[in-house]
Amino acid sequence: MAAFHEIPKIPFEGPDSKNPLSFRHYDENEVVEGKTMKEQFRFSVAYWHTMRGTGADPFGPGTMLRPWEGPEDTVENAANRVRVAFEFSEKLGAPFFCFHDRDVAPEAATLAETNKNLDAVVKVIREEMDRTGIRLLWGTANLFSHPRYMHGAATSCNADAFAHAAAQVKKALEVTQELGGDGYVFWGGREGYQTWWNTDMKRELDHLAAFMHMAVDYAKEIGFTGQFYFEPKPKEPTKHQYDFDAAACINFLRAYGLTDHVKLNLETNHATLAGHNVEHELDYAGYQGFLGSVDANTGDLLLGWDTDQFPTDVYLAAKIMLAFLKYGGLAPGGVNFDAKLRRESFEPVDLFHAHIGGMDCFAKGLKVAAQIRADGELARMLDERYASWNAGVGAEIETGKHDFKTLEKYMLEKGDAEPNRSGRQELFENIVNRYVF
Ligand code: XUL
Ligand code: CO
Repeated sequence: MAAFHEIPKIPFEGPDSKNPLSFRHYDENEVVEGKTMKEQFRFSVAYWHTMRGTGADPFGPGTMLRPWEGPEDTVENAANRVRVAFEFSEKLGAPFFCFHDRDVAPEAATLAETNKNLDAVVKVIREEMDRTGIRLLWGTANLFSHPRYMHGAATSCNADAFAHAAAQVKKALEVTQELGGDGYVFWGGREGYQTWWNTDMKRELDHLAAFMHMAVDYAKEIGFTGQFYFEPKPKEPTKHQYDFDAAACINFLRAYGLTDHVKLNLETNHATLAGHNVEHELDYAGYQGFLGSVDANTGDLLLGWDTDQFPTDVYLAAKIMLAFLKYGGLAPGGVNFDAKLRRESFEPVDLFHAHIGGMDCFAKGLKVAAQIRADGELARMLDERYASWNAGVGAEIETGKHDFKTLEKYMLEKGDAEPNRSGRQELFENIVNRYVF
């Protein structure tokens, strides 16, 4: 039986609609900057939150009402849940999904049995993908929930934990390939440490690099051509996550010769936790060619931890889309809603409200970004701010015609630098606002 039988396919009704189960801005067929919105965003539903989120928090158990869930986490129940997931995404109109291996199928007593469970559920996923045309944005492996990974997976002090993780990623890559996934994500999970006293940092990072090289080698061996992504996060669960932010991740990839194979999957609230804005992370990764995909969500500055709320801030979405348009768009990445419902929003219909809001927010953000780019006023102001580099000594420095001695001569002759001009921050902000309201 259908799980959401009372909910129709979510229609686009335009900005004046008051229907909560409709899109006001996300029209999948509307063309923006040469691509339909469907192609621009490649929206993805995160299986772990949307299908497996229970609403549990450190102070109490789950609250979510999910009538399709059986009393036990059997393969049969998991297969049924897959059908519900695809019914949801189909009605929502989200063209992609993402999953961890352990989100979709239950873990058993041995790796062999667990793999069997996964194969059985993947068969159903394949059927549902073929039925609906919904595709896999990226797959990943959960290398952090099981107690065997308490010290980490690739960076564990226990070599068997590393070996188990390797076997798990091998299988997850095979499954991702079988499902035609466009990518594969490494999020560090517990790859980090709690105390310096018990940690051999160099050894752990060497192991992490060896692990990622094994994944890249195996992908090559089986002909998996999807994009690998590394997902930065500064803390939580460990105090010092090795993959702190874009800069730390890029440095790691460079140091260990992985830059040809791995880009970044940047998550909004992970940037916030690192003390950055997501646009900083996107631009930092983008200008060096590491911009891959985005996990869309938002935090709550008054709570301060990884609350994974659905994005509702149009400014934020506009900045994200501006960054992606600047670097050539999202594909083969996408906008994956790594976001969950509040514990108090426990009814199935809340899943629709959350995703509709996120998709509309990004659609409006894209329109704002495209208009900013089409008008070109901000770009002109930005160029004007750097005008001293467009000619004269600035242009000569940029083209390598100077050194300390010639610049000293230049300045001794001139006496002092030209006076500075106003940064016009408030004017920049006012102009951005013209596009938003
Ligand atoms: C954790 C997180 C993960 C990754 C996938 O904070 O973001 O869900 O996106 O493992
Ligand atoms: Co994420």
